[in-house]
Amino acid sequence: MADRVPLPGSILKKTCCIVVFVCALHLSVTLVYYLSGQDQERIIHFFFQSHTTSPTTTSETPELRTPTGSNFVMVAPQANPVKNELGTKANNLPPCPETPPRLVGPLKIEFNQPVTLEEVKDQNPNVNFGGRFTPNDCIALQKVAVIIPFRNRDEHLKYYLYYMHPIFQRQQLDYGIYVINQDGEGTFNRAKLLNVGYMEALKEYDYNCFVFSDVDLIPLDDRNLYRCFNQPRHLTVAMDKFGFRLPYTQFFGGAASFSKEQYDKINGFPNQYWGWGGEDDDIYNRVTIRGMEISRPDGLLGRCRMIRHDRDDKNADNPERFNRLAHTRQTIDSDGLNTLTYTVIRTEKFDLYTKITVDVGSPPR
Ligand code: UD2
Ligand code: MN
Repeated sequence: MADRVPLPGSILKKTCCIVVFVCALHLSVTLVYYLSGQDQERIIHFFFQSHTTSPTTTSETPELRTPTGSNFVMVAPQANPVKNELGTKANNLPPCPETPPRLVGPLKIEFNQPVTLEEVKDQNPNVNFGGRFTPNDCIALQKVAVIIPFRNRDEHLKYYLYYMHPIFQRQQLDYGIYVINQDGEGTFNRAKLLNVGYMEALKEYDYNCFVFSDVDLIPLDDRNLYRCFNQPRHLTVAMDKFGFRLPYTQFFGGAASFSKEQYDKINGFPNQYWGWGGEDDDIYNRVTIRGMEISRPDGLLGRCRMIRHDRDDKNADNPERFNRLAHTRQTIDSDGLNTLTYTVIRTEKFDLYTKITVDVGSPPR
């Protein structure tokens, strides 16, 4: 077959097509760059505006106004796929409102119907593996690690997850639930487990707020926000077991929240309270010694229920507690986060929580 010489007309046509294609490509690349530049500008402008207009914090206002406060982190350094996904989504989202819009107020809390983890999972489809959640329509104001001291309380944990996952989601928290399980049969050490939870949660994500809660305590009102305030916050101020009032003014037991700065300021919690009692009062002392005050919701919002239970084995009254409590000022710097030692035995990720089993050692003889 003989080669055909292309006609000058068709060469012109082809050249035109190529030129048009190159122009279109150039135009669309420029457009993409332009739009992403606009976005960045809009975000910068938005943050600048919110920063300058954010109200002064009071004891009743959350301290960590992520991302509208001065100590916000725009998007955390992303380390795993879940966070990556959230990170890219976050660029186009507004910050969550100060008052979460889907709160319902007073809650009916009962512990007579057994619950299963399957039903809790089904009812909370937006909770991610490991018990992590981030609002999908706004950027959460705070990144909250919920730390639970634990051993042999699986029935209580089911109720906790059943009631608390929906509450935390309605409160629009970027949160994760960490169950810190004391390994072995030694004397229980609640405060040390809480220190471990703080350290381990921070290895996973840049949490800036820590809620430390007993496994058996559920708030009776979701307007009691489980996040951080400009002072350490006592969250469970009116328990059913104390006739819905504070048993004494300095009482700090149950559930409390600390920003990272507040927690670091008190050198964390004491590691040397073995057995039941005293560690909560020591934490209260630490807060006041470091010049902070306790923030609390009012007695109505702060109502909560505790699942009735007997005292566990290996958690008898700590006879040393009164003596220790008289010396918080001497021990605050020599017993706490800076002297914490422990061994993680295993970390297990479940659908609704992360369980960290830890050897916390035993009381000195
Ligand atoms: C009170 C305080 C609690 C703490 C404690 C003294 C209330 C509601 N709470 O709790 O914050 O100050 O006194 O230490 O007043 N746990 C286990 N397994 C065990 C033992 C304890 O998981 O074998 C965990 C669990 O999360 C429990 C928490 O430790 O909720 C506190 O222990 P508790 O419930 O036996 O003590 P309680 O109710 O007197
Ligand atoms: Mn209890």
